[in-house]
Amino acid sequence: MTRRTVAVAQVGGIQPDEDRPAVVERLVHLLEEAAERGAQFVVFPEMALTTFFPRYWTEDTDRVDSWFESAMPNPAVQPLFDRAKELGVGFYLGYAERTDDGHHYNTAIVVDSSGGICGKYRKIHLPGHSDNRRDLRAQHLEKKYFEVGDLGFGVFDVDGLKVGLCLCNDRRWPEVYRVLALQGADLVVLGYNTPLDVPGWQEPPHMKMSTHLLSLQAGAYQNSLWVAAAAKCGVEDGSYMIGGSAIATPGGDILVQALSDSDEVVVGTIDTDYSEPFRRSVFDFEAHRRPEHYRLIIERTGRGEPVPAPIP
Ligand code: CDT
Repeated sequence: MTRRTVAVAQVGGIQPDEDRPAVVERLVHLLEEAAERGAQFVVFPEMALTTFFPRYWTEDTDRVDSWFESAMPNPAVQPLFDRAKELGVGFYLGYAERTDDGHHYNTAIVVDSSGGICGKYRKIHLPGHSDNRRDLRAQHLEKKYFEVGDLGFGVFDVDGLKVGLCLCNDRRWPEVYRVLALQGADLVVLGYNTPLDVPGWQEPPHMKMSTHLLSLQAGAYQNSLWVAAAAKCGVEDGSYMIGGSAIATPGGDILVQALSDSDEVVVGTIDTDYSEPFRRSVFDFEAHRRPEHYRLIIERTGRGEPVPAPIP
């Protein structure tokens, strides 16, 4: 049995003129509240150090550079690493990464309770577009600013717990959870920025929340694992993003959920034993999965014609 008290640290809007030290101070406050309430691991959002800049089109390279971290930790973020180590709390943090050789990724790391980075993920499902839709007030330019991640979907040992990493839009894709579950993940953690207005997305506004929760709950249930998801939310530079930070159980229930659209800590205790009955019955992978019949999943990307099936 592994029990962990986990916090999702929801972060309200970060305005474009808010500098790193101010943002990191907010994150440290959330971390301290989480630790005070017993959390041993804290999940922060995607791009937790900046405003959700893919809403802006710019060709100003200095402006773009200002959104990316070229080292992690770096002097601005060090106070978060220091405080977490003092408190003996691990964390997950999303940020925009620029590598030494000039690559740009939407990245998340996990840090264990001794303050060391013990896992890294670079976002694979990049939503949105790369062209300039100048008529829109808020664009979604993840495909312009980031490359597709090159690290795969990894599961890391974080203080004795197997933690799988992903980011935001990944949570909507069932393959992500399954690939993490097949590596024994007990907990999947993710941060997200989900704007209400997304270019090309047609669903009514209320479905932004229901599809978010549905994705967490389905991923958790179908893979017998816990899912903890932290939003950056509320209004950023006039653009609203949903809250709904939550922890989903291996039974597909919501254990805890944020109530506000601003800085808020929600805490829940996860227990790997709770996953076991699911793993030993309906989702006993070894006994019931039939990968030989799932070949299309890796052979095809888009929808195609039915594959001729025998009718004996
Ligand atoms: N950040 C991110 O991936 N957001 C998407 C919404 C926008 S898709 C154009 C999400 O899935 O929440």
